[in-house]
Amino acid sequence: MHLGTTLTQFIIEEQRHIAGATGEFTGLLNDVATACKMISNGVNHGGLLGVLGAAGTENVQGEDQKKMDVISNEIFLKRNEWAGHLAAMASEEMDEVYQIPEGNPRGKYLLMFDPLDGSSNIDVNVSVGSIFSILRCPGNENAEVEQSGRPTPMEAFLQPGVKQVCAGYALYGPSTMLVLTTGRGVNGFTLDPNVGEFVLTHENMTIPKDTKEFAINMSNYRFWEQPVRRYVDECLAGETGPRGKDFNMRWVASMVAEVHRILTRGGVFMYPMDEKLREKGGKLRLMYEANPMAFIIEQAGGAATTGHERIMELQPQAIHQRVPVVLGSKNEVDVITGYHHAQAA
Ligand code: P6P
Repeated sequence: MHLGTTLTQFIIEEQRHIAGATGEFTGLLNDVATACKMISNGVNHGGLLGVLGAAGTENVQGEDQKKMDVISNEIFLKRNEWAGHLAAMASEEMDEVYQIPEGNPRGKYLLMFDPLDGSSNIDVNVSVGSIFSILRCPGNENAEVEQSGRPTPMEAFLQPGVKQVCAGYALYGPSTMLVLTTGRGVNGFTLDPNVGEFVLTHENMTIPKDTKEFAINMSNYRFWEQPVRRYVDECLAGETGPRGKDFNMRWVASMVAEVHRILTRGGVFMYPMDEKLREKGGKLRLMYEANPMAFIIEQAGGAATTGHERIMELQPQAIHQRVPVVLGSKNEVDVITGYHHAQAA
C-alpha cells in the first residue's frame, strides 16, 4: 500500500507556483496522464489485444504506422479534446493542427505530442514512450476569445522551447512512469497498476555533470560530420586516447528510454545531423521530441544543443521541423558542442 504523493496532489501543489495557472492546468495534466495510462494498458497487453503489427498506413513523416501509433494518437485526442483546457493540438501522427471539435469548449493551452515514440520497438517488446509539450496559446488568455470558434492557426504553435509551460514523457517499460517538469525541477511518478494512480517515486531528478556512457546509432558513422566522428573516435580510444578514460555505449532506438536512463544515471544521447538526413534537417522533431526533452534535461541540470546552439532557443519554422540533438550530462554536451564550434571557427 503506497502512502506517497499522487500525481494529482503534486500537480495541484505545483500549480500554486505557475503564474496565472488556474484549475485548467491541473485538469489538462490529469487528462494527459489518463491518456498515458490507457496507452500503457494497450502496450502492456500487446499481443493479447491484437494491437501489435503494422497499421498499413503512413504518417506525415512518411513512416509506416504501427497499429499502436494510430490507437495512441486517438487516445491522446479523445482524452484531451473535451475538457476546455486546449485551443488546439499537434501530433507527430497528423499533418495538420487538430482543432477542438465544434461544441467542445476551448482553452488557453496548446498540446503537442508524439503519442508513441520508438514504436518500431513495440513488436519486439522493447520499451517505448509518449512525449508531450504544453504551450500557452497566444491571444487566448480570456474566455471570450477562447470560445470565439475561430480555428487556431499553426503559427500559434511556433514558439521557442523556452516558452513551454510543461513538458513530460511516459515510459512504458518494466514499470510505467510519468516524468515531467513545469520549470521547477524534474519529478518522476510510477504507475501503481493496482490503484491506477501515478505515485511520486523519483523526486527532483538530477543528471550527473560527467559521464562515461554515450548513446548513438553507430551505423550512421560514415554520414556524420567531423566533430561527431572526432567525439566518438575519442570515446572508443578510451584511456589510451585524449579523453583518458574508457566509455560504455548504449542504443535502445527509443528516445524516451535513452533520456530516462540519462536522467537516472547520466550519459549523453546524440542523433546528430548526417549526410542522408541533411535535406530533412535531422531525424528528431523539434516541437514534440527535442524541445520537451531539452526542457526536462535542462531542468535536471543537463544540457541540450543541436551541436551548435541551445535547442530551446530555436525559433520553430514548422510544427514537424526536424533538428540534430545532443543532450545529457552537461560537461559532456559541452565537449561535443565545443568540437562543433571549433570546426565552425
Ligand atoms: P534509429 C524512434 O523512431 C526515434 O524517433 C527515437 O525515439 C529514437 O532515438 C530514434 O528514432 C531511433 O532512430 O535510426 O536508430 O532507428
